[in-house]
Amino acid sequence: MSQRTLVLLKPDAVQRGLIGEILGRIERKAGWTISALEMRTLDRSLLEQHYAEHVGREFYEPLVAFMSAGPVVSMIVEGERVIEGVRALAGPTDPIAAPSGSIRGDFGTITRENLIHASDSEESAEREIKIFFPGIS
Ligand code: 3AN
Repeated sequence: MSQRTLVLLKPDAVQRGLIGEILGRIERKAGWTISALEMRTLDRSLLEQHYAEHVGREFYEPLVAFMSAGPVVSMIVEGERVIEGVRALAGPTDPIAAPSGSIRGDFGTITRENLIHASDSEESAEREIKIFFPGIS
């Protein structure tokens, strides 16, 4: 089943020089393609839309501060079961619990600074793609 998903390489990934490493893992999966790619610094209003489900949680304000602290790479990735697939490449939210071989397991230690975001369902993917790439339907 071909799908599309919204992937963000977070400010920690960019700042640590891990764009190529992470992008390469995604790009090397058979049949997946990167159909849109942009680097930019996110503002609060965009992050409020993106993280609407987390507004009010204790980690929300530090999350917004972290996510707006430097540029991120945003992209749309398309291909076979790509929603489940990128999340499998990323590993679970807590990098210490993430298995080695996963992006978070290999490079992360702190839950907030967990390198990558990937949409968690088809519904989230469509919602998030509209936020980050409003010109692409
Ligand atoms: P995931 O990115 O694994 O889908 P979400 O959507 O639950 O995780 O959380 C969004 C982001 O919020 C995470 N990527 C992480 O940066 C941050 N976050 C989530 N839970 C926590 C937490 N308990 N403490 C600090 N930051 C958190």
